[in-house]
Amino acid sequence: MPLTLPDLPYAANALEPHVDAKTMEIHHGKHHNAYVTNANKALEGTKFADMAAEDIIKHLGDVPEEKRAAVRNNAGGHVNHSLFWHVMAPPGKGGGGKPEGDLAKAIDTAFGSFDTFKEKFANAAATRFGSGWAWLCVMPGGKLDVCSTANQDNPMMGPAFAGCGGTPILGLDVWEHAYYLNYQNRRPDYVSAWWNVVNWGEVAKRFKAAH
Ligand code: MN3
Repeated sequence: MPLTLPDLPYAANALEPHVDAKTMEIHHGKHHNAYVTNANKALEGTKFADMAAEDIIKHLGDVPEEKRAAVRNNAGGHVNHSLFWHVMAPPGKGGGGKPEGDLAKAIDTAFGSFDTFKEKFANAAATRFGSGWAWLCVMPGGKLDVCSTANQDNPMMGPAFAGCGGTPILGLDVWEHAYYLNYQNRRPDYVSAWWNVVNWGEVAKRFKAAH
C-alpha cells in the first residue's frame, strides 16, 4: 500500500487565530501532499514500499543509499506532519490548557514544572537554525526529554540520523512554511501562540502508548 495523505482532523480554519486557514491549506494540501508523493516515488519497487512510514524511518540505515536522502526527507516529512495535525486541536475545544494526570506528573519529574518544560521546548524551537522541528519525546526507560531536529528528521530515525532519539509524543514544525504568512520572521510569536492549540489529551494518549 502506498502512503496516503491523511485528512486534517478539523477544518482548515479551526485553529485560528493562532494558525491561519491559508497556512493550514497550503501546509497540508501542498507541502504534506508533496512529501507523500515523493516518498512513494522513492519507495517504489523497494522492499520498503509496503511498510508503515514509522517503520521505514526507524530503519533508514537499511534503505539503499541512492534512495536514502529522498526517503529520509519525504517519509520523515510524512511521519512528522501526520503527528503534527493530531497534536493540535481548536482552542478551547481540546486545544490549549495544561496536561493532566500521568503526563503532567512525568513533565514535572523531567523538567521541574510545566512552565520550565514550555521554556525548554520553546527554546529548542527558537534555536533550531533554518528548518526543522522541536520535540517532546519518551526516552528509553520512560523519562521525557526535549530536543530539536533539522529538516524532516525525526527522533525515531535514531541519534545517528536525527541527533537525538526517543518516541516523539509532541512535535512543532518550525519551517517557515508553517508560520510565515501570519507571523513572517517572528518565529517566537508563532511558538507562544501555538500553545493555545496543543491537544494535551492526544499527547497523553501517545505518552501512554509509548510506555
Ligand atoms: Mn511542515
